[in-house]
Amino acid sequence: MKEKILKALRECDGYLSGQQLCELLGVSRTAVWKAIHRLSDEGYAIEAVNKKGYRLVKQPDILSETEIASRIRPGGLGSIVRCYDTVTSTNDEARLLAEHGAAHGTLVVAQCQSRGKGRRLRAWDSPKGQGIWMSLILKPDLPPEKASMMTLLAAMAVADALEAENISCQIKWPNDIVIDGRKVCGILTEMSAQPEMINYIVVGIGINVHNREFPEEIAKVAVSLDMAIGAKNHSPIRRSLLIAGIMEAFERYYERFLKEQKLGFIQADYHQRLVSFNQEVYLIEKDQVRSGKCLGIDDTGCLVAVIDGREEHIMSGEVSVRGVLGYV
Ligand code: BTX
Repeated sequence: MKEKILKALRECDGYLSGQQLCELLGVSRTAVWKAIHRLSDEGYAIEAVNKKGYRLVKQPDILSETEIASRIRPGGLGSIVRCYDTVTSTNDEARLLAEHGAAHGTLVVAQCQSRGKGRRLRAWDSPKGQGIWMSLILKPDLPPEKASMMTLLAAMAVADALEAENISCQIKWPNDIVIDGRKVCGILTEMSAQPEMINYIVVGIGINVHNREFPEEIAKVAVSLDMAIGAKNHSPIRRSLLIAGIMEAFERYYERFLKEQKLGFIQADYHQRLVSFNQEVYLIEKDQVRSGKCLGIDDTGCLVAVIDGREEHIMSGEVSVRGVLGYV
């Protein structure tokens, strides 16, 4: 009920009377009053004026189940949401929930991760209240070898949502989003599967939002959205809105992918955003560094590069890609 009240207050221009809210929700005035109080306790500034009703005067950047669910279409991906204060990793928490039967589309969000992780168990810095640290549980009817393509769909969804906020960004294949050459988002897709079927996939997305500084070891490669929009006249980022935008975009890509089972339909847009498209790159595999020209991705999500005159299709997980001039 709290999320319905929140939505109604947000969507109405002025005041909503207690009576209007009772009728809208089919509950008593006392129930409305209690829900309004709980919303105030959660940090929303709700003005109550005699004979006029309630008005939402301030919406801080709150990440709560009520806030996120109020922004997502009922039944849509992420509409079932579990918010935590601190977890080791939202991917680990999502895996645990999935093992215990959590539904397809359940979203796990945390204020803070004590052991946020990237690929190959690298650490992902996830300070409290500074970012979006979230993991989406999917249970698709797909062969296991297609799971890694979720990373590319998620990257497109994050880029769409950032662009909807007027923030331009690029994709660094396969799992980073960068702004002006610095990493603002990382994606980690994990899976539990049997030889021919997926039990579940967890798509973990980390976005630096309000960070003003980073640990020394990543200070040169990382950026947050606040840092990126700092100088521009941009309205403050509301994380719940961004999450809802990502879920909506991801759902579109995901549904199409389930039908086509190939990535041909994103290729052109992906190439527009791909930071290394048509560029010389270094491909780093274990101790071996080779250079080549990046031609984009194929319809299975492999990176296509010409190396020593030969075209190679490189799977994510095998190599790291670096621009010849630095990180991107
Ligand atoms: P990755 O292996 O491509 O990148 C990890 C590397 O990125 C680190 O070694 C470090 O150099 C750098 N790094 C660490 N933290 C940050 C940061 N906050 N911003 C920019 N660069 C950083 C990328 O892996 C995938 C990361 C996924 C993170 C999400 S958060 C929600 C979910 N839960 C979880 O534990 N992981 C995912």
